[in-house]
Amino acid sequence: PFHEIQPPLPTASAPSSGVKPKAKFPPSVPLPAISRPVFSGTDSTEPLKGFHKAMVKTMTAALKIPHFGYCDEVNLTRLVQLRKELKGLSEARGVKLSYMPFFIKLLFRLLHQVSHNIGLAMDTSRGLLVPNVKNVQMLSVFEIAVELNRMQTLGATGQLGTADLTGGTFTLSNIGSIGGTYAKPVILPPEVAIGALGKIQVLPRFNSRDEVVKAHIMNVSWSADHRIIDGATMARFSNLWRDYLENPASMVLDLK
Ligand code: CAO
Repeated sequence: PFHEIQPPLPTASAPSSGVKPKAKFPPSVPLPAISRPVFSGTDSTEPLKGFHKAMVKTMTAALKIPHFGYCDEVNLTRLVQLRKELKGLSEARGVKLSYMPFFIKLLFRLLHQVSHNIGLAMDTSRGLLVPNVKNVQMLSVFEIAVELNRMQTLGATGQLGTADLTGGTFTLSNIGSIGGTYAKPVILPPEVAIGALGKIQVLPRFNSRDEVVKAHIMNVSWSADHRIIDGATMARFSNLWRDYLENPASMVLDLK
């Protein structure tokens, strides 16, 4: 426990020369109160409860998985432009459109053989939660945005329930919405892979004509269960996802 204490007011020591020292502060200006923490020397133990307890259990199980890490950068310049064009349209329908619906939808293009519930790590009022968007294969980018908006509202008010929090098959963690470039994400068992997204940064890059151009770059850090997924498979998966994101117009080809 910490206690606030007030520092003593400075006292002027009597001058020996008889010359009055200049006052440091005019008497009418009150000194600011400074609070200093005082450590009482006793520790307290807090019991683990609720979601925190569940996090300890899941993350302890997760670290039994041999994690393989793989990072790359994705040039999102075209996607940034595309979102700019669609954002107003989406907002006119009352839905906030971030980059996540694109990231999620394009993951599905790679995992399309089976039905997928894509989880996303969410920083909520109750701590870290991982709700998932169900059956991404049946949803448009806009419909994924609607789901995200709904889950963010529930997350902010601590109302995400079991239905939203169970059944995930693959997770994305957009830590870049807070900051940072790379991460070392931890797989959420029984899933076998997770991707962490860094902050989209404006950086110089070379174009195909060797000219330096302004580019919107995002780093992705994948973790995969190396008992099931080898490095080459993870790298090919990441390359495909990156290529889709770098050429978002390709999405139109597969519209159903
Ligand atoms: N780089 C740059 N800008 C980003 C960004 C990124 N990686 N991610 C989001 N943004 C932007 C969005 O585009 C949006 O911009 P506009 O205001 O122009 O629309 C703004 O930041 C706010 O986005 P958001 O955070 O509300 O929405 P989102 O869909 O991008 O992310 C969510 C939603 C839930 C993933 C995010 O809010 C969150 O909780 N992130 C933290 C995840 C986390 O804690 N991971 C760690 C897990 S392990 O402990």
